[in-house]
Amino acid sequence: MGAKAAFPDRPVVCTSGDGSIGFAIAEFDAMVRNRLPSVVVVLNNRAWGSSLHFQERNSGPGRVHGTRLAAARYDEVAAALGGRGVRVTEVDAIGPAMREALSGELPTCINVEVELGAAPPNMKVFARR
Ligand SMILES: Cc1ncc(C[n+]2csc(CCOP(=O)(O)OP(=O)(O)O)c2C)c(N)n1
Ligand SMILES: [Mg+2]
Repeated sequence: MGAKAAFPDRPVVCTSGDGSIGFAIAEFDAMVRNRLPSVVVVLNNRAWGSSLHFQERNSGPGRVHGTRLAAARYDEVAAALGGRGVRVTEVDAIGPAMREALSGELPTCINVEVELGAAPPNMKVFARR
């Protein structure tokens, strides 16, 4: 929001996980009221993925606890707060969704369904075995 307020004529994109956006999705209300049309891309893997992968590596695959999320419609939450929402399930749809969001007048949530399997290589640093 600060970036868009400081540079209203420049594109502002925030990338977030689905877990992280759960803490902050209500800020769409503030973006709508203050006319700050930033674009929020949610990488929706239906989990606190980094926490889940940590549990899998350190405790075992059957010992994952409290880190899965529902396939929530963060795009619909953004729309309910007065912004725009787009759900993307195919990679080819990301480009057009971004172009439309960046040219629009409303803050937009692009809710992208992604796989949960991929874990960053630096997770190995935490591995006990
Ligand atoms: C305010 C806050 N609470 C908890 C954490 C601990 N934490 C680090 S990563 C993570 C999971 C994030 O999940 P998500 O945003 O869905 O990203 P993913 O790893 O799935 O890509 C959590 C809970 C944190 N960094 N900050
Ligand atoms: Mg996630």
